[in-house]
Amino acid sequence: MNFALIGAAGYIAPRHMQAIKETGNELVAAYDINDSVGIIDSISPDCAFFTEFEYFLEHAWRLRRRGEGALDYMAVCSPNHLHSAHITAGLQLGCDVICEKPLVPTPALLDELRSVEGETGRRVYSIMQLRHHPAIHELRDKVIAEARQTRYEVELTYITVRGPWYLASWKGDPRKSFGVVAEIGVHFFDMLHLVFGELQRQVLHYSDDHKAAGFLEYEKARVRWFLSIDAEDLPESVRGRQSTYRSITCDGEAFEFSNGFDDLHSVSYREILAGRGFGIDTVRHCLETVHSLRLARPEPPREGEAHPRLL
Ligand code: AKG
Repeated sequence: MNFALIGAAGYIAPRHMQAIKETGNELVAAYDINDSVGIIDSISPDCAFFTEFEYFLEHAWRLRRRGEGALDYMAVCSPNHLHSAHITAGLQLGCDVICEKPLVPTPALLDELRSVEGETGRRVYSIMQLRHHPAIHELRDKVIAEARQTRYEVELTYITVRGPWYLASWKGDPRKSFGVVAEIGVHFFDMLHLVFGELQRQVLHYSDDHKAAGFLEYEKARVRWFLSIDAEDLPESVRGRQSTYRSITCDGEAFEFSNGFDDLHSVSYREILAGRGFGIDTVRHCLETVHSLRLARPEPPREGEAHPRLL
């Protein structure tokens, strides 16, 4: 099938290119305002490329009018604030759309996308690659098998180091990325809901450009969470050796998922193409969590609800 990619010069674009190739598809058109996209040659040397959205769109409509070579899928990895506009353009072009997380920043925009899906008969799928991580499957299976009546006590530490470029890029501008909780935290809010059921209470304890922390109460778990992109927050045991530390302890039992994250885009693509993608209804809950945390003011933690990093 024919794929187009919006945001082709971005941080995560090479994973999409790889996933398109590994699933046996072809990247035929790409767009980015930045022209540092030489990597396309190693994936798809004949791919059309545009630095102006209008020309990209004109090209895509032309392909569609011709019939032959029309786009089947639009992959979107533009800055977060542009996702809804780019998804809508893809759906209106008659494509199914694969978009980076967070799909959109508000539940109202999700409702709009649902309408556009209805109008066009096409679907949008979100990349939520943590859902495909084996450690998360193991944890979910344990919780299902134990079928406990009491809640688990969970501590989630999610450190994924990004250098100074992060804050200098659109990711550091909350009007464009919606902040680190939306950009990175969305992964574990989604995963926690998947494993522990409905979210019943949430409190924000701390938030700045590099980190955030809080408490979440799910049907089956009480979760103290800490998120950071600051290398200083890596535990001594891994500092200098690895740049990620993603760990969840569930009643003291540790599940580590620091590694194994890099190849999950291809898995995500395979699942979407096999009809098992995560659409609007699947990601609504974590986007609601992120949205209300963005509106929340940090509060002092109650007894037993603070992540140890905050104490
Ligand atoms: C991002 O940087 O956009 C990610 O989704 C990465 C999340 C992670 O490293 O855990």
